[in-house]
Amino acid sequence: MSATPEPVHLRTDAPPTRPARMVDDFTPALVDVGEHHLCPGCGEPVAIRALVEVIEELGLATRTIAVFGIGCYTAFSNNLDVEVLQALHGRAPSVATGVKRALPEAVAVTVQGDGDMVSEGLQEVLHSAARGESVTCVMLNNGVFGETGGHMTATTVLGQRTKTSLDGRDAAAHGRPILLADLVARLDGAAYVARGAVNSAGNVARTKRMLRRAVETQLRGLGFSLVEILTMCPTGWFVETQDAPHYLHDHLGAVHTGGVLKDVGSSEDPS
Ligand SMILES: Cc1ncc(C[n+]2csc(CCOP(=O)(O)OP(=O)(O)O)c2C)c(N)n1
Ligand code: SF4
Ligand SMILES: [Mg+2]
Repeated sequence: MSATPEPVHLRTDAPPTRPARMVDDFTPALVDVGEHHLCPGCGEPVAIRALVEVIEELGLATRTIAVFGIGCYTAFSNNLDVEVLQALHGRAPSVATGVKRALPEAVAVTVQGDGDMVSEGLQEVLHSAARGESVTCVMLNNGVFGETGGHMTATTVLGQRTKTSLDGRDAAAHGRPILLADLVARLDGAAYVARGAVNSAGNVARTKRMLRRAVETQLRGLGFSLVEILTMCPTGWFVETQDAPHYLHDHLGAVHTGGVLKDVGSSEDPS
């Protein structure tokens, strides 16, 4: 019979040979650690984190004014170390327009959801884009009114189960989804339009590059910029948390397809 191995005791009488890494070490400077009220597996904090990392990396923390719409993401604005304005449902692009016109040196960014931007405030984003306002809009698209319980929105895809389409969205009964980024890209005032997602590490990295490009478009004064980001909402989709990234890929992602739809600045880039 083999002898019982001696227990390993960690040395505590001296500092460790290499420094410990704490959760705080991984947190961007503009995100305050602390509690928030979003569900486990929610994609929205991941998308917002990518946005504030870009703001930080471009050295824009003290110039940025973020205009938040109303949805689950609004609660996360308390955890951000940037100036935040709260807009009425769907009106953030117009508030950001006012910010930018009053303070041209400011970097005006909106954070909105699909319910906020597409169901409740579609005209605001379309007119702002058509006017070529020098603002950046970020739309977190989970295909539901998450905060109020998972109801169908204007971006819900056909067949998607929501609290108000229990048998799945039906084209005849409910109409078809609005593909927001595709719509905005058709407007002449829109200079940069892209659609990303946060359901995999690769997609988070791609989305962050899109956000950087959108903010740079504003800095260069080229016109309106929009990044739509597909985000997981396991609670509103009634799926298990661990299944949500795959659900996003198979359902929302199959209709709201990712990629850069427009980038007028690319023709002006130094080769
Ligand atoms: C004018 C107005 N209508 C409705 C509401 C209720 N409401 C608050 S949050 C919300 C859902 C927002 O959905 P979305 O923008 O998609 O954000 P999510 O919660 O999905 O992140 C609604 C309908 C409101 N606050 N104001
Ligand atoms: S309901 Fe959906 S969008 Fe809202 S916090 Fe939960 S997972 Fe996120
Ligand atoms: Mg939503």
